[in-house]
Amino acid sequence: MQGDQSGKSDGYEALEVATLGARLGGVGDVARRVGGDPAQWDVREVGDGNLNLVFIVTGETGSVVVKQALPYVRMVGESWPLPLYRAHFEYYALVRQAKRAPGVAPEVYYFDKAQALIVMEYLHPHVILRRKLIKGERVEGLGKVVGEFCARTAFRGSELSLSSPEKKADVGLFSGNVAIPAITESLVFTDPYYGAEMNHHTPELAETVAALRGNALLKAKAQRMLLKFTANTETMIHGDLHSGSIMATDDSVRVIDPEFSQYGPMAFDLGMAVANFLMAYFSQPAHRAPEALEAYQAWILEVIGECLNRFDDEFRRLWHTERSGILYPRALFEDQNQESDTACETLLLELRDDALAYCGIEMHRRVLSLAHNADFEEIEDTALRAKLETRNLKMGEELVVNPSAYRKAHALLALARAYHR
Ligand code: SR1
Ligand code: MG
Repeated sequence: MQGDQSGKSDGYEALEVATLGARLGGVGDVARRVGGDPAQWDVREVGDGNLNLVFIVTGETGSVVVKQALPYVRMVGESWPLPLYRAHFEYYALVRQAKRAPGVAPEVYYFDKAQALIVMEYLHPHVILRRKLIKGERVEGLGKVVGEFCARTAFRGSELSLSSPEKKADVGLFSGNVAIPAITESLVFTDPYYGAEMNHHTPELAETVAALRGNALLKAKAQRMLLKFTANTETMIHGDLHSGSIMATDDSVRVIDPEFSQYGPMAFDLGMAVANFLMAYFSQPAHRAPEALEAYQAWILEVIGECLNRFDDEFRRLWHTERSGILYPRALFEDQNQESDTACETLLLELRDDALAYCGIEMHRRVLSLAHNADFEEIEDTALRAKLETRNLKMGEELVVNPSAYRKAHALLALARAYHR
C-alpha cells in the first residue's frame, strides 16, 4: 500500500533503539528467535550504509538483524526522498537468492511491508569484507563463493532455467521498482563522466578526470552498457555487489543487501564484484607495510582469477544439468546429436566482455561520482590517494573501451599489475 510519492504507507514509523523491543516484541517469529523479555533486549543501531536503518537485536535466545528502509537517502538526508517500497524488492530478492544460490544470502525470518522492515539472520562473527580487505586479512574461498553466487543467480533467474511465464511474471513484479534502478542509472553510468551536481573527487585528480571526460568513445561505450542495463531483463541481479555487500569471516562468505535488485544483465554482478576487488588491489599501497604488500596484492589477484573461473565453471555445469527453460533448448542441440558447448562458450565470452565493461564503469563511479568507497576514501594523504585512484581510473577506462582484450583472466591480471607498476 503506497500512501504518497515516497511510497510511505499509512502507519509507517521509523524504528528507534528505545522503541524496537516494544514494537517487535509481539511478533512471534521475532520474539522466539530473540527470546526473553523484549523490554530487556539489547538493541544497537549499526547501519553504516548509504540508505537504511540497521539494528542488531539480542535477547536470551539469540540475535537477529532488523533492517528498515527510511523514506529518504540516509547519506544525503530528507532532501532526497526514496520510496519505502524498495524494502519489498529487497525481500523478494532475498527469497529468490535463497532458492537460486542456497546458503549465501541471510535467512529471512519476518517481513513487514507497511513498516518496510525485514528481520533476518544475524551473521556472526562475519564483518564487512571491505574492512577485511583494508586490514589485509585473507578470506578462504572468497573468489569461489562470489563467482558461484553470480553464476547461480544469473543462470537460475534467467530463461535458461525458469519457465517463460514465471520469468515474465517476475520481471513484471520487479518493474514496479523504478526509484532504485534510477540511482544506478545516473550515479553509476552517467554522473562519473561529466560534472554532475553530487559528484566529488580528490582534487589532485583534476587533469586525469578532464582527460577521462574528454574521451567520447569511453562515454559512448558507458552509455551502450547503460542501454544494456536498462533494456536487458536477462536475470535477477543483486545490483550492488560491492565489498560492502559481502560479509565474511576468515573462511565463510555471505552476500547481503540486495535492495538494488532488478532484472538486468547477467554479467552485471560479476563485473561489479571484480571492480571492487580491483579497487582493493589498487588501494593497498596506502594500507600495507611494504613487506606485506606484494603477497597481499597477489592474493587479491588470485581471488579475482578464481571468481571469474568459478563463474564460468559453474555456469557450464548448470548449462549441462539445469537447462530447462526456453533458451538453447535441448531439442535444438543434444536431441539432434549436436553438442551445445560451443553455444555456451560463445555466450560466456559475451558475458565476460560485458562484465569487464561494467567493471570499468564501477571503478570510475566509486572515485568520481557520489558514493565513494573506503578503500580509497580513507587514504588521508590526498596526493597518494590520487596516484592510486589514477591507476584505477586508467585501468577502468581500458576495460570499458576494450574489454575483449582481457577476456582471459591472466590478461586482466597482467593489466592490473601493469597499472600498479
Ligand atoms: C544514494 S545511494 C548510493 C550508493 O549506495 C548504494 O550502496 C549503491 O551503491 C548506490 O549507488
Ligand atoms: Mg547497500
